[in-house]
Amino acid sequence: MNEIVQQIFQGIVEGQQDIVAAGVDAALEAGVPARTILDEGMLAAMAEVGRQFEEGECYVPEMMVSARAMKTGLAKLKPSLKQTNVQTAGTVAVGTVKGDLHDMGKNLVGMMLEGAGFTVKDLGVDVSPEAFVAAADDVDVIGLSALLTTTMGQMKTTLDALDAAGKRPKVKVIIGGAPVTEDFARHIGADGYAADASRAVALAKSLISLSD
Ligand code: B1M
Repeated sequence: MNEIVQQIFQGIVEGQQDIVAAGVDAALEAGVPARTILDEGMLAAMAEVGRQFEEGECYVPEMMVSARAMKTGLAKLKPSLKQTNVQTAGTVAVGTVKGDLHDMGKNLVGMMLEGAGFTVKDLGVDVSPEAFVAAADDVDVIGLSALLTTTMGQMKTTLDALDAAGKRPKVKVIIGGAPVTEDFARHIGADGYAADASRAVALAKSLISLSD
């Protein structure tokens, strides 16, 4: 691994936001591609934090400082993940489902969609089915994120609420997040599942072009 990328990785694991911010600046200046910084430095570090949490080597407060360091790095990286002068491809509302406070995957999906030319409405975290229903009239796609096995059920609840409000025919619903699978998406009747932010962009594009 590139030395600066290694520093970013370590900075996130140890929750040192200053090191992460300086590392991202230095890596970009040295010509390291934004995707390498994201994949090998930042996402790999959060996976390591998750492993440490699972194995009892760190606890929620440590996870929070790592998350803060990751956010600082993501904010620095955002302009480089976006392309410029891309035409608007459609409008997507993204949100983390009710009961779930994890927002980095959702933020990344939003950033990549913006980079690909979509207009993104970020509904935030702990978003109720009713709030997704309220957003449905103004968007082409709704993106639901869930990181907890206990909140995945909210995806089905949200789809049911959209259905009950008569919004399902007009809006495509895509889902993702660490515990979510293709099978689960099919089972609850979502229009698609994406394993990561890049695939979410490809999926949103294909669903919009299909409905044209
Ligand atoms: Co939490 N947490 N957490 N946590 N946390 C996990 C998810 C966990 C797997 C850790 C572990 O045990 N290994 C575990 C869930 C277990 C489970 O249910 N299976 C867990 C737990 C248990 C909890 C608490 C219950 C802990 C507690 O309080 N006892 C609690 C719940 C709070 C709540 O939400 N109600 C909790 C709290 C927290 C913090 C607040 C401390 C913090 C979140 C801070 C924040 O988001 N602002 C946190 C963190 C940081 C994590 C880990 C370590 C990292 C998550 C992350 O941000 N990853 C996580 C372990 C892990 O995932 N390895 C863990 C980076 C992010 C970019 O990846 O979100 O997966 P991710 O997004 C990916 C893909 O999933 C996908 O694209 C992204 C990559 O390109 N994707 C989509 C995501 N959304 C998508 C939507 C799409 C398409 C793709 O379409 C719309």
